Amino acid sequence: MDALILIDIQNDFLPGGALAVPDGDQVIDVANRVRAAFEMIAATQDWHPANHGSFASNHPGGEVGELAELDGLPQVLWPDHCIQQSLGAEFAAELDSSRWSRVVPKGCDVNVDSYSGFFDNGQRAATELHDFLQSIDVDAVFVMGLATDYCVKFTALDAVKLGYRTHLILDGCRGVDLQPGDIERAVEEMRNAGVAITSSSELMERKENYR
Ligand code: VGL
Ligand code: ZN
Repeated sequence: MDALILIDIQNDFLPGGALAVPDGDQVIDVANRVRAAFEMIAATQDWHPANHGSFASNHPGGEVGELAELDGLPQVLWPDHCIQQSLGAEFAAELDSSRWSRVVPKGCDVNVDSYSGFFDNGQRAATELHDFLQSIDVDAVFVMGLATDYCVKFTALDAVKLGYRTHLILDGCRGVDLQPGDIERAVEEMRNAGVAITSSSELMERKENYR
């Protein structure tokens, strides 16, 4: 069975949000369009406590965008974002969440960030995503959302490692591009790891042929 995995389509990652991804709002229409092709839809939700160690505000003298360390791991320092219960952490209002089977929170542990929807950045703790997909016999995943060069990338790479046939819906993703070229390099890295790069129109055509 195929599953659609929507990554972090939350207010703080949209234009005007705390960690705005350029044109991040443009993935909403894509998500709402492709959902018709899936019986199984899961969505990840960046869900940080206010004292999370990925926030520059929790590192004395730390600046946004700087590379620091968190519990022994390299950590990019971010603005405060997706704080649990805040409006910024909520899914985009226009995003159609009916028929979602599961919402997977991540980044809840103060001492480690979690870009991937499957594991924290130290690969120490798993979220509930893999167990859930296993329990409903998912063997192929289609990943899209925010941000291409962080949470989308690490989710897709973990999906490949876990043995899923993994597809990236490229027009359903937008990236941060902290360093110009990060998005392009992220797509290349996914492709090289075995992620199949597709588009929403290609996906919808293919699904149409199955019917
Ligand atoms: C993300 C940076 C920090 C993402 C989450 O969703 O890609 N990026 N937290
Ligand atoms: Zn985050």
